[in-house]
Amino acid sequence: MTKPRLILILGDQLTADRGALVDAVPGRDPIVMAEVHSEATYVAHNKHKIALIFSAMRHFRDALRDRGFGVIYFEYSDGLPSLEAAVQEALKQCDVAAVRCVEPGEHRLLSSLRQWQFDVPLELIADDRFMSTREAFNTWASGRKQLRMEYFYRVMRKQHRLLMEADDTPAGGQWNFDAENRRGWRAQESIPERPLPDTDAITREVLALVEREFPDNPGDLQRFYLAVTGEDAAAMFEWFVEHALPHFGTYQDALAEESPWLFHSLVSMYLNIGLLDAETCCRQVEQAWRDGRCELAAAEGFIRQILGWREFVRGVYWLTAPEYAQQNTLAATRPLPPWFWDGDTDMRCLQAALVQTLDLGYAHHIQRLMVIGNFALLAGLDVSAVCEWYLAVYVDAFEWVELPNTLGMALHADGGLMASKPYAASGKYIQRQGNHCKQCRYNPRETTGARACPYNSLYWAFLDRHEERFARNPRMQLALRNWQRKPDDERDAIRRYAGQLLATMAPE
Ligand code: FAD
Ligand code: DLZ
Repeated sequence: MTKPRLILILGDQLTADRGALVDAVPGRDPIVMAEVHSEATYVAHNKHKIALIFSAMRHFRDALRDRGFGVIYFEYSDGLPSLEAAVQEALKQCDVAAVRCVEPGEHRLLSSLRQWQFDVPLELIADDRFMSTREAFNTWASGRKQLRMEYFYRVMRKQHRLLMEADDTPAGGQWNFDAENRRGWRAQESIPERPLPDTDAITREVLALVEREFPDNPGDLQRFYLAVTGEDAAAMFEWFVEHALPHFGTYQDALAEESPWLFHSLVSMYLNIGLLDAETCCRQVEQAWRDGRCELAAAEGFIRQILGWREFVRGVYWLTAPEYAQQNTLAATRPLPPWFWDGDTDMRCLQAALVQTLDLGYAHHIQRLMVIGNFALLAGLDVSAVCEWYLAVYVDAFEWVELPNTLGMALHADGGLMASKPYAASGKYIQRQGNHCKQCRYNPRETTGARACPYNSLYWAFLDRHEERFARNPRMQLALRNWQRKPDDERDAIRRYAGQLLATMAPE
């Protein structure tokens, strides 16, 4: 008989029958799971994230025990400093030939694991919850100067036969329905109310623990809204497919006063910690389209996010780690202003995005990219500080997905590896996409003066600052010409005003 292995399951690896659990035998292979200080504190995680992970871990532990596994579980109150210490403790309680763990999703922890020394070997195995492998992505990326999600996505569509016709052409004759997915929000539809999952005794205990141990972290736990088991997360996803998916594509890029999530799915956190399976979600959405429950543009828009973007950013992360995190091509070093931690700004769109981020640990993509990220890009905020902020505040934040999105997509700090042009926009974009401007004291039609939307002067000043670099980028020509066409005195006034704004909003 094979000698038992001790299986270490991390807080974002909560998938039964995948990874290290594939050939684990109940009654033979002990499992260790641990709530530890180092993982809970390496950034000031949102309280919702810690609560989600601890409660989901405890529920997962119970489900494994129901299946006959022996689970050694350390609660936060046991006071273990690190995962390494947890494994050392567990090894004292069992006789095993090896320790086995799925590779963690953050380079920081992977390199630490590789240094661990036990009396038995540590086996690291690949994370099999993704639809592409790191090796397959590297092969696709090799020899390409720029990595474009769209081409990777087409390969993935063919490979997984998602939204494909029998003759290998894309369903509906197009790979991408993005042009139909950009409608701005004018309160045209009623937004369905989201159901809240039940909160049981385990979750209540964890919520109290998180309030007690992490009182200064962001997050309003009075409004805890997350599922903590695979079954409940699947129910949330089914609710999305039924009630929100039909409008998902149309309002994917919209910004709404009325709702923090509009028609978005709210599933990234469940996918990232293993409560939901990416391929199953994509197939469910394809089926909804095939059954006539949503338009193709909605299904394609959703599947592209998971099969395309999610897999793509993971590939970029592992292809470039750990050096990627050090990049700062636009030399952005302005300190992160303190109001990023309380949302105290009178720019309405930014305030709404920051407050819901801090309170709930959630903002949808356009808020992260075009509201908060856009401000950070235009203001030249310090890249590492912004990346650390994003890693801390969102419930779904793990470095493999957070870093390429923040450093690459939002801050353009990777010199264009991820995106062919910076996602820089003026107040006009924000006005077009939603209804925040109506509630705002600033006017998106003005560029200088006390009523001018700050995004406007900051946008032009950003182009001005990086004129030389962007002159070589064909996709920036139009924007640069618009800046260069302005009379000299107007350009001077904009430069001056942007400088004053930055000195007050984000002092150096
Ligand atoms: P939906 O809009 O309903 O999209 C469906 C799913 O597609 C998401 O759940 C997610 O799994 C996937 N997805 C969509 N866009 C992306 C993307 N760009 N990269 C990876 N997956 C994507 N996502 C995270 O999971 N964790 C992060 O830490 C994170 N940080 C981000 C930081 C910035 C600056 C930006 C611009 C984006 C970030 N994203 C991150 C991507 C995206 O914003 C979130 O996945 C999404 O907002 C989660 O909400 P949702 O589940 O309602 O998504
Ligand atoms: C995010 C997180 C937190 C807050 N706490 C724990 C923990 O106590 N124990 C654990 O196993 N995992 C935790 N995690 C998730 C890990 O940080 C995650 O596995 C790594 O960041 C790699 O993605």
